[in-house]
Amino acid sequence: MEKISNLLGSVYWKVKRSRKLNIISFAILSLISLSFLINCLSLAQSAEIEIFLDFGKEPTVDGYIDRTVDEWDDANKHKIFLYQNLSAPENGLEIDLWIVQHEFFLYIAVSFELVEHQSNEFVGILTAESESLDPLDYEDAKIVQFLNITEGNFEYRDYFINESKFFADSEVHGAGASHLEMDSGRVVYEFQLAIESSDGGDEDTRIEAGIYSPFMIIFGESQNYDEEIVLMNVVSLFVQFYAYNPIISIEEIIFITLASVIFSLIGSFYGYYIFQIIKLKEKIKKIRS
Ligand SMILES: [Ca+2]
Ligand SMILES: [Ca+2]
Repeated sequence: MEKISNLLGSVYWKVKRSRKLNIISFAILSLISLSFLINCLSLAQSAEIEIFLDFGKEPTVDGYIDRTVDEWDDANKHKIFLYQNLSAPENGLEIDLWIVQHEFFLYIAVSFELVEHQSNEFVGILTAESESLDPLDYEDAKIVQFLNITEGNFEYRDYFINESKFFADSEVHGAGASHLEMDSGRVVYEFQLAIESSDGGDEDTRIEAGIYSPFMIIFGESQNYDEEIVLMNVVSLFVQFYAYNPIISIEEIIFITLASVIFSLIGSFYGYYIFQIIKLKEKIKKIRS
């Protein structure tokens, strides 16, 4: 009887211990799952996209996408969303973002459809050395600002940001243009930015090749950039080094080859002529002596 009681006791404690272990395992698994979920959420909230750029044909910065010449066919094409708050991104505006490098320039096209466009709509590209989710932390701003969108009046503007305020550059660098297709409600913004250029001094960001750099795309409907940037998102672009590689035509190759042969022949002839003069001088010396 005592043996049976001991056995039952041992079984009871084993079951109790295994329950404890199960509870601990469950708690650990829950914690791991929760931390994974938090990680996923924070990744989703950063809304950042990394794009490795490539070279292609040079687009014309005029606000029109010319499909007859496949203007943007070489571009890296993405669909991204612009959000009101990048820390809590929701209900974004979907945009087409096309980017291509040509020689020492970066070309960016932003296009999207809206049912209603405001007269003072703008799109800007902000750059800085370090990334931030706040547009006022950036250093340089290239903006295409509509003055009257239905009449197609716009200005390309170059700004710098200092202590969370926008200031117009003393000299404008880069280029930008835009056009609204009234029937479809689709607007196209095109930009050209110089790579590895220090022309803008402290009023521009020098866009470095060979590294990822943050580019913030901003959208608004007024001319007050300090307070009324409505939508935004950040993309991280890997800009490529441009190596100048001159193309030599067949005619130029033939000309260079012929010139080399002719100059070699003339050189050999003069060498032989000088050699003969030296020999002749030695003969004369011998005869005189
Ligand atoms: Ca164009
Ligand atoms: Ca600037």
